[in-house]
Amino acid sequence: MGKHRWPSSAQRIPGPPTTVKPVVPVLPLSGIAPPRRPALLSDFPMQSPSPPAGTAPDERAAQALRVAAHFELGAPATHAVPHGSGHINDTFAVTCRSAQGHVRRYLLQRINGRIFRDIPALMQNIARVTQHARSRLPAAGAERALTLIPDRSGAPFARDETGAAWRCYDFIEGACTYDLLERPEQAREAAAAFGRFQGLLADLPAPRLHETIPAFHHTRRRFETFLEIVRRDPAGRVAAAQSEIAFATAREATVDRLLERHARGELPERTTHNDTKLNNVMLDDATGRAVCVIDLDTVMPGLALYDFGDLVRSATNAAAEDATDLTQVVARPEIFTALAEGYLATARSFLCPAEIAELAFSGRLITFEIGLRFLTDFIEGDVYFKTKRPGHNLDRARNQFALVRSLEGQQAAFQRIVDRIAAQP
Ligand code: ADP
Ligand code: GN1
Ligand code: MG
Repeated sequence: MGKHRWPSSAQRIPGPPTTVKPVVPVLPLSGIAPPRRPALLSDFPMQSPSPPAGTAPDERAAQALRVAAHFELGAPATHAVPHGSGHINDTFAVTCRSAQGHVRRYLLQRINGRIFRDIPALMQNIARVTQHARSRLPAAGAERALTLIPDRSGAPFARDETGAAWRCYDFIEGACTYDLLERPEQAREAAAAFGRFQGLLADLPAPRLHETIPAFHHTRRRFETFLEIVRRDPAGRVAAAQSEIAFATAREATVDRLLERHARGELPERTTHNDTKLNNVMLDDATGRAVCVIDLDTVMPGLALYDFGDLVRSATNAAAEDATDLTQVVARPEIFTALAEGYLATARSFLCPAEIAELAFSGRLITFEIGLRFLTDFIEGDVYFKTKRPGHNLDRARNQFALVRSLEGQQAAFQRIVDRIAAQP
């Protein structure tokens, strides 16, 4: 594939690369055709080998710069810096400068291969989802789909010499993500964007997407895994988490509710995002409007309620997800209201009454489920989520469980909020 040309409107240095309008390279993937074998970076001359895991940030950024050279970027990559605060992948912002001085950024990610075991299937999902979303989003609208940049062989990802898989997206400029909500309007926007996202995936052509992480939101299986890890106590940490273990164990009765309603045919399977935390949607810096739903690794079959539930978990919390002052951890009713209004504005047309009836409960359930996953990971020895300090996962679990308590205490009030909004014409 030849290099795509940059538009003449691309910005000239000096100046921040915030208003660059990207060209949309066409991926050589169509429908469900399996992707071509990604080029191994060892197919290309490399200046130096990949640094091992645990390498200093500068070294990792240097490696990102080397890997960037194998994607179809249109100009040499000159700069790479770690970017964002995701818990799963290694993410870098890569700057490219053309000979004419045009500047453009890309988002380069090393995909977490310990968590995502079938990367070709994962990337096939993402190629299908982004293509479909692009075809459904109004061309004139402000919202856009993520754009995958192929590697030089036309494949949707490349492997480095260690076997790690990397992918590249257009950088969404002039927008950013929020770990902690700043205004209720952001909640409304985020929820409306995820509702729209579910709606536009409703007619994704068959077949079903791959389950990139099997049983991802199967709360019963999450609970059984938790019990098993507690029983094995592989890192000797059970003693340090007694009260959290008791909190979780006491809530076993809640884990089956949505699964049972799904098994009875009352809650339909849909194509859902499954990781709808607030920092997985980009909001425009100037207008505050949702610009792009990102982090598509877990887009797969699921329940609509998983998405609404994770929005409640990540947006209503008045404190950060890992804040240790638990007196600050409360679910804010005005934010819950904004979420319900935003989500129902875009999803009401396809949701069934049983889904609407469980919206308030879903927040409590998913907050519990993610808290349980943080707790399980702490007990297992921090093998899944990235951590920045000892006890980080335990702090997160405590925080999420405090949020569960707050949601439990307001369950009736939140239910009334949903009922009121749903009753409006
Ligand atoms: P993770 O799975 O580790 O959470 P994400 O795909 O969510 O990784 O990316 C991490 C962060 O990088 C996001 O929260 C967002 O701030 C930023 N980001 C991701 N994709 C883009 C993009 N295409 N343009 C600009 N920023 C992005
Ligand atoms: C992870 O990838 P990221 O940081 O957006 C996790 C979610 C959790 C979330 C908790 C693939 O999301 O399931 O809810 O952390 N993603 C995966 O913050 O496990
Ligand atoms: Mg993310």
